[in-house]
Amino acid sequence: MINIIGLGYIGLPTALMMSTHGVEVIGTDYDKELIATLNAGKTTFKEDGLDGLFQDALKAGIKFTTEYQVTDTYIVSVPTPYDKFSKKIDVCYVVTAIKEILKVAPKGATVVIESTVSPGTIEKFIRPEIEACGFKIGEDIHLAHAPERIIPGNMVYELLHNNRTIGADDKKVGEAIKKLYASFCQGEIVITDIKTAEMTKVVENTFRAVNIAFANELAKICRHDDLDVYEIIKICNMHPRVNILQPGPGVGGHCISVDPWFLVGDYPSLAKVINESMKTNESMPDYVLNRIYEIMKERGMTDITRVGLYGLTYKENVDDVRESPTLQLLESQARHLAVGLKVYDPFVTKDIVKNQYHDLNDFLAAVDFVVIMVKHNEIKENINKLVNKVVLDCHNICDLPDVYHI
Ligand code: SAJ
Repeated sequence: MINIIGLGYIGLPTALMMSTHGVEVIGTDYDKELIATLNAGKTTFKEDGLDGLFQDALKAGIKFTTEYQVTDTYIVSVPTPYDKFSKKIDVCYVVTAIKEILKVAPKGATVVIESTVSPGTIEKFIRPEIEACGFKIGEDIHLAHAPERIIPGNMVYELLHNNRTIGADDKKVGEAIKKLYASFCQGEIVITDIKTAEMTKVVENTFRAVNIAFANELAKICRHDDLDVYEIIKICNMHPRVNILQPGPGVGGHCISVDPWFLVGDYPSLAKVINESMKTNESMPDYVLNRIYEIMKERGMTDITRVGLYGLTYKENVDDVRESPTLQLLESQARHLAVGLKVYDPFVTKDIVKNQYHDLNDFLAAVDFVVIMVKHNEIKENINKLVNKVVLDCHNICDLPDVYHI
């Protein structure tokens, strides 16, 4: 039996996937409300294919509880935030989970950390915690790191098909954990040491962050000379060795906007390109706000409350708003005391910000100027409703005439 600790965006799909592939799974989370929702037969977030997988896992016998289980394998999939000032990882959730596991784990159990951690975290913070509790690593407890790689919006497919990395001290432990993931994973599974596995995960997300920053910087350069950044990227990408990503209103989510800071925090004098890239990405919501003011001035508009942000999640077709560019823009706006922007997102049904609408037509009736912040399919499908509006399209998805871009 496998006890999966942490049933959020990664832990839940992983638990469901194992359960539907012949593994006995008990999922544990300290959040009683979350466990009650799952036990009532409902999932806790929207994701393509998740509900079907959930129903199949229920039939296969998956269980959800707040209790840690006595078993030989634990998978820890809890959040790893970072401290916004020091840029260093905060491992409190991982440490708490490990301490709880150690209270019940039998001798020889394996603890697999799936949560993304900065390189060296397991050495610096996790091993000492385990040893301080009187356990000998390699005898009483085995450790492994199996960082996830799935992308929100396509999680179920990627869980099945992505290649994976497993870091372990001991090859035999690595092989046993590989066998467990191979129950469902059709990709290649590479075994390496723990620190290398930690580094690969953070480097993958850093690679993407730096490349998005490059696209965002190009957008600013092109705006300066009134050039079309999208056309330039399209032409450049026809070169066989060029593949530029897309500029946007900022970088959100809990991965690309967080993980590269771990490298900046731990290697401040070395991670220079990374540091500048993160600053560039973080500057984008403010940059969009300035574009809004610029366009309002050009169009003789004075009332900021007639401007609406279309999209609130961190990216398209997900309901996750963590670190979203729209939230960052609203924060920035509040700092400038220019409050009053209206907001609508078809994926966000709860009220989480001021002046939020839950009906597209009501939202559009309340604004003259629409800023496309997210490229949800639903937004693309309703583009024609923006026909009489001033539009700032931060994703180049709107083919109406006279649209503004970042
Ligand atoms: N974005 C751009 N321009 C682009 C691509 C993305 O501005 O060309 C923005 C998005 O709008 C979003 C942010 O970047 O705000 C991040 O979105 P994303 O789709 O690039 O990535 P995430 O954060 O959803 O998922 C990433 C993935 N990592 C990589 O592709 C290297 C995923 O595989 C990881 O599993 C995930 O992080 C994670 O959990 O670490």
